[in-house]
Amino acid sequence: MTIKTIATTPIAGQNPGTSGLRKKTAVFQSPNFLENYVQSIFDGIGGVEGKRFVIGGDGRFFNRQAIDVILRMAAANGVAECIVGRDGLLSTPAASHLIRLNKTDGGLILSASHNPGGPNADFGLKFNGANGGPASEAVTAKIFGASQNIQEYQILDAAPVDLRLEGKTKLGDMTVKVIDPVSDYAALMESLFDFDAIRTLFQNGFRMSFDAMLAVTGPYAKEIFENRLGAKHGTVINGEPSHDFGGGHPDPNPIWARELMAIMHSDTPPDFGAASDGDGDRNMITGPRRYVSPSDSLAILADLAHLAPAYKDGLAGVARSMPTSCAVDRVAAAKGIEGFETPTGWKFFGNLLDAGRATLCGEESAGTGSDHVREKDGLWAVLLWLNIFAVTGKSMDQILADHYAAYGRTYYSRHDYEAVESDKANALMSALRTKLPDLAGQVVNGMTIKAADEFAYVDPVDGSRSEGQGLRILFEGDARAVFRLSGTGTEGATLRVYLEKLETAKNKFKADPQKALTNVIAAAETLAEIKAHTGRAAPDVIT
Ligand code: VG1
Ligand code: CO
Repeated sequence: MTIKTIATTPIAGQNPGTSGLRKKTAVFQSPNFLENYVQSIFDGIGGVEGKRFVIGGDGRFFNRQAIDVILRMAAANGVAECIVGRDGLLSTPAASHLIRLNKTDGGLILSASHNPGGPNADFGLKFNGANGGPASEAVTAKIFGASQNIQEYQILDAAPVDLRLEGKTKLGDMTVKVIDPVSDYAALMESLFDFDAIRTLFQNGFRMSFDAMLAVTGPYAKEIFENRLGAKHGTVINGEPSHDFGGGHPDPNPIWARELMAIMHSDTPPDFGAASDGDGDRNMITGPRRYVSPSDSLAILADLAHLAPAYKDGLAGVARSMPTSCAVDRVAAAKGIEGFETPTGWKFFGNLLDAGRATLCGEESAGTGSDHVREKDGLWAVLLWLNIFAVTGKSMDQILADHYAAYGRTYYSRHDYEAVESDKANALMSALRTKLPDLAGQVVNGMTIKAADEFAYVDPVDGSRSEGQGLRILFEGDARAVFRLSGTGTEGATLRVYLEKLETAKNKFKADPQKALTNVIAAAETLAEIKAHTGRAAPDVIT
């Protein structure tokens, strides 16, 4: 086997976004694109000689071929060992756990997460560091820098490694260890939650439906819910990973998890319904005829996490991304623990978790997690809910009613305008940015503006500063509208408008969020002139 050095030239656009580099699959397949980016990761982190990595992906189209290239390049660059999930599969939280468990130097995760997969859809690649979390902005900047100066890459001339069988093989001088993707992760979950109590819950007739959305969590969910916890066979639906997710978006929201929503709205719905995304780091939570807003789920989990063994001593603090509703802040205040507000993307939680400042973190985009790994974790959130059901004996409706009675209900919704032409989306954002300094005190659609700014974050642990993290407008009465452009899309720009309003009147907890938010939605339109800028009359996706 010979190491080949291939001359190459920089390819534009290899700058990672909110969570790794995401592009159309065909772009990743184009000559040298993947190779350039992998070499840039290796160079950007200061070389990989003698290092060890975890490698795996969500199984989407091109996963297997990309892993083959990555392994041959790792071997050629002097990597000592790669730990790879069987068939190239690893959920994102499982990969994060394996990096930590095996004390590797990091990992490469192949996923475009909730984006669709297939030859005409999306692919992605992300580097996570030794703490198991997505690379910080400082590291991704170095990777991007390397991609702009690349002149050559190294690759081993060798046949692909057979990833179907567990065990150790050699690729040149590098060890490739193929492992079962599920078992270590399942063991971690058993160490955090009261599996006996959850098993009893299922034995007593509690019913759940879990939609794996034809993505990576199917094998994990079947092993954990059906095999280890005794949920009845068929609890997991869409449990076979498919390379294109059956043509859908593996995005756990009421629109894309249609099958689960139909089950939850049937005449005899299960007690609990959940779904996860392409790479298994997101969770959608539902009850009978009810969708639970991810921000509410985060607040409730923060409030009741102490009922699970791993969190019995309480939480050091909680953190939420800026656009996530303020519901969890009220829980933190009531408990007298620190609450942090970070920019969007899990990489910003890493330092807080590492420093022991936050135990639980979450995002409005259906991401919740804790200090057990350094990624959000869909199945973990479902298990924490199950543990809470098992200990309290309460129904979803009761848990929500109790929470609203104690803290009020924060009505919340996100409106997404997808594939907007980039210049139009940028024009909208800059027009709104210019207005911000004069907004305080103005009344718009009956809403009085208290403050308006562009969010910037100073990391309390390392002091690093991140600018331009979204435009936010605060109204009197604990209401808010936030505007930002997505950093995970692969086509044009996606405008996200985040809307919320606190309701404390006990007789007003049962409204439709879109109705409860009418004035905030109208004010957001007046201020940002979405229709005029984008030509869109309505959002593409409402969650
Ligand atoms: C979106 C979500 C963000 C999440 C990110 C990665 O980013 O809003 O909360 O962390 O996706 O999640 P953006 O920039 O498109 O708004 V995943 O499950 O796609 O890795
Ligand atoms: Co994801």
